[in-house]
Amino acid sequence: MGQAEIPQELAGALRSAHAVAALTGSGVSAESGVPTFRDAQTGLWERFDPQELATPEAFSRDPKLVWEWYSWRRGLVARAEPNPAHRTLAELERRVPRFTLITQNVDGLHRRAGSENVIELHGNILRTVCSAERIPREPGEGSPPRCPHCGAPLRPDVVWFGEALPPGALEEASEAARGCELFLCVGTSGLVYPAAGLPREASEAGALLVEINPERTPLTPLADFVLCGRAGEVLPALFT
Ligand code: BJW
Repeated sequence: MGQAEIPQELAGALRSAHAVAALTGSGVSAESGVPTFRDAQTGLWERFDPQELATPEAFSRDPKLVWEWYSWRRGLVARAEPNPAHRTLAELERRVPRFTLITQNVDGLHRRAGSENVIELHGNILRTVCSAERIPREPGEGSPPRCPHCGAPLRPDVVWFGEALPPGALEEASEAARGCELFLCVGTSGLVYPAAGLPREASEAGALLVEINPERTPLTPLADFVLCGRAGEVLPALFT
């Protein structure tokens, strides 16, 4: 994969933009060693069935299996470090007057890299909540551990298929998408809704759409600029 060329027009638009939003997906954390979901060979859904692990029905059927799968993934995330893509996005927040980072990632690496204005559309794997009331709880012993207040099994605070996004998160993301001059889509396959609808919203409201990804996605035909490459290489080149 060669280094993506940065068009002058895009570099200029970036330097002068007052409002920028970015939608990130698991590709941003791939270079930190956190597996993506749908990449051939390395994606989680290549080896594991999402219907058996990432739905509320799966958790009702086999809470131990689901809890243990997420415990394994929590371990991967805890050992991972932010990469140059996370750090460039954090730096961008300091440079652009209005910058919103919308992430589908549950690994918390954007905040660890220094980003502050982060909307976590699919929750955070490092938080544990009561499955009955969705209130944060400290996980104790057990697989899964039980809520000390009501006895319901605890679960990771992530959004499974068929579940609603955290209250207000989509509205806030949509407002940022509709109010920005430049919208970056980084490391997402653009297959999972409602997140995948945000780039179109931004574009229809007049934003320049930029995609950064080594592969084509359903978002590629919508993009004004397609930078084909890895986020950890393209993003730093774009903002230096
Ligand atoms: C690199 C790179 C490098 C590699 N650099 N790039 C409309 C149409 C059809 C279906 C639906 C629809 N609306 C809703 C649905 C249903 C469903 C859905 O979208 N299904 C589709 C898959 C068909 N959506 C939902 O169920 C959502 N909920 C919902 O709609 O609720 C409605 C509701 C309302 C009110 C009450 C009740 C319900 C919820 C979706 C939750 C998604 N959850 C997951 C798991 C999170 C927890 C966990 O981590 O286990 O979220 S699934 C998984 O996919 C995860 C991700 O956030 C999400 C997106 O994946 P992402 O990040 O794009 O990763 P990949 O692997 O797909 O792509 C990686 C990309 O990176 C690739 O393009 C690579 O090329 C690239 N890459 N290396 C840059 N170095």
